[in-house]
Amino acid sequence: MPHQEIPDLREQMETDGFCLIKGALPDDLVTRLRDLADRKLRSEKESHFRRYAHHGSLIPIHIEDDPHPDVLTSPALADAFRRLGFTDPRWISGYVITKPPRSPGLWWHQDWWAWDHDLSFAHRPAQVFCMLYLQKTRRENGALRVIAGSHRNRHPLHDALPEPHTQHIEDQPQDSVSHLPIPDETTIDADAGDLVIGDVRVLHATHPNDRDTLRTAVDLLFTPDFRELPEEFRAHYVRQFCLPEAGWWNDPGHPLHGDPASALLPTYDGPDHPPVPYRRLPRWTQAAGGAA
Ligand SMILES: O=C(O)CCC(=O)C(=O)O
Repeated sequence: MPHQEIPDLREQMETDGFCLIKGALPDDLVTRLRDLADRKLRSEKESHFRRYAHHGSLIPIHIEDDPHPDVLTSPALADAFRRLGFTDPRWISGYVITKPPRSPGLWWHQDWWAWDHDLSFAHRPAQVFCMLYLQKTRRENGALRVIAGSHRNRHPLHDALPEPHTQHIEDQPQDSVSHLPIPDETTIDADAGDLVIGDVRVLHATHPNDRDTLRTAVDLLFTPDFRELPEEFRAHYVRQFCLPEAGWWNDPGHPLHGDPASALLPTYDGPDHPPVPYRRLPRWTQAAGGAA
């Protein structure tokens, strides 16, 4: 039997800031996630799709949403996280991201939000995205574009892009720097059941969906080494709006007690902290991999 190379995901993540795991999710979970996406899409108002025109949709997922608890506790995620060396993965938020037929691409951006903190320049990410693909996704129907290495190295785009997730970037035309092809970009071809895990600091975008069908994926955000995080970050992560209300773990009657998915949720009982200063645009220094 020919020897099959098992990719070193940890090394890929460190070097490139992302990795693709083919066929990670079993078919039944893919089917149930498609049902979840359909239900969510049906219940969303037209104004949502207008506000998130470049995402297509950005519909929050909560712990009650079937099959989300089964995804969190799935061997597929556990195996991926083990291979990546995540020591204490906790789920913090999730979204159904659908690109309608003939819809524009998503702008170049990165998703880290605390660039004034030293954690921003650490070797390992404080936060990762996990894109769960629910159908064949290629350049023609909105595949992900990434710039390998941009999670830890300054790239010309860092200085050219508007702040992500603002109306300003949403208003950028398709022929602006926010959308243009970049020589060192990679397009990730994915099939139903594939999983892309990325450091939220990596620069990424999507191609437009030029097809007559929807492109749907589920994006789950995790913090991979929760117990290692500074207190102020742990205090921040328990208060995310997709999560059950902070403090649920101290309510003995809370239905999450005894639920295996609860082990994947962040909890924090330490002192209160002022919010971590919010900064969406990187401030590179020489020490951090960029010219001062
Ligand atoms: O829809 C996608 O493929 C990417 C979504 C994304 O980059 C984001 O939500 O930050």
